[in-house]
Amino acid sequence: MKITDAKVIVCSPGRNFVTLKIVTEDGLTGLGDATLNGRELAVASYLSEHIVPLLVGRDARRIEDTWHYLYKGVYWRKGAVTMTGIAAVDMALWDIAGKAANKPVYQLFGGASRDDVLVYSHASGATLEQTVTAVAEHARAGYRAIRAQCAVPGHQHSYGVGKPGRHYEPAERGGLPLESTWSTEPYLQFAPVLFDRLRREFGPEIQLLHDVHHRLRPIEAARLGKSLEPYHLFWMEDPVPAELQEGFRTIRQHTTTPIAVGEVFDSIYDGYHLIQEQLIDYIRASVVHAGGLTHLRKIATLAELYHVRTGCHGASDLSPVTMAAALHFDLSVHNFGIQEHMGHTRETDLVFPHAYTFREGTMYPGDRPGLGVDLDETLAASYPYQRAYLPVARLEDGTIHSW
Ligand code: EZ4
Ligand code: CO
Repeated sequence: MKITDAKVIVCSPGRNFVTLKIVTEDGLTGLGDATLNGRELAVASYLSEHIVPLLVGRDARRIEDTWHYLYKGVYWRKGAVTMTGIAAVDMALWDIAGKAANKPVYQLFGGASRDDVLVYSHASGATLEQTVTAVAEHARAGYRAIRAQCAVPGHQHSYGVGKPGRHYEPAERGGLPLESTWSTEPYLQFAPVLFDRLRREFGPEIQLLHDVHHRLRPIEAARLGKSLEPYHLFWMEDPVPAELQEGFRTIRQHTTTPIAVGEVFDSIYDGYHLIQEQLIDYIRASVVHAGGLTHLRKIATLAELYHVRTGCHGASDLSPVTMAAALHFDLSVHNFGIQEHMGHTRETDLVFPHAYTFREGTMYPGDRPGLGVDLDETLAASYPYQRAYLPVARLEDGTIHSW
């Protein structure tokens, strides 16, 4: 089954998305997400200039071989741009494989390990009261697991906190990156106050999660984890930057608060110490940024050996194609933990009609052959690309902060 065409589609229905579409000689098409928030056109050009010419004429059924051809054949391995490009090809080929077999992709992965996929949503507020209201709204919408973020009192622009009445979007279009100020001590004092209130308000059953966005150093993260123990979080996410995997040992020695990390990982090589030394509880690598379904399934297999479960990144900058691919992965892997579900704007959902569904705090990928997502190219063309940047954090004295 030869690949006859591949093209890159860039659109911006509320935010930017890059999509690869592969066509075979049998007329089958496959979609792959190639969106790298804030650096979208780098991946679009990596694909169209360098990868597409390698795809035409290849056998679409040789998914594993194509992965290694693109990963090892390039000589320059890894990196977010390369791995996102490879992921897009990989997703599109699994989509085609499912359509060729007339089966949903999870059936090609050994079938379902569970009936549905537990997801968590995002609730945030500029004040404690607003955050309580947001959590209540998400609980009413059926979510059983909710990530709660609240602006630290006296601080503007806390990352991860949405603007009221607007679909939360971390990247800002137009202009240069927003610069916000980060102060560790007020944050460390406020976080337990927030979760104490949420537990008293919502009781012991609801699963609460929190994202630290790589803002702390190991001993600070250890203090945070300890201070949150009474509120038994589902996880504390990205407590420290993970370039230094050893940093997690300090956190682990001090706290039983479960740790999740990995949304910025591009491959297993960013996290294998964390997994093999059991320094984390959840690996958050995503289909789109960690080399596609082929590579993410290998990460999950290693994690399974070490009691580490999956918790895929699922923010709005991962397109509905990644969301669908993640749900096929989540339904099938044995050591699934939870799936992030931030949701997309209505414009985005219309550009990417999809088979996956939400019900009572869980999601299901649907049983359409392949991934179960389409792309309305005419509608997509009506939303041209607009440059957007993620914000940058500085300390009070102006130093660029790590996150
Ligand atoms: O900051 O997807 O857990 N979710 C997150 C996200 C990420 C964005 C970055 O593009 O941390 O909001
Ligand atoms: Co995160």
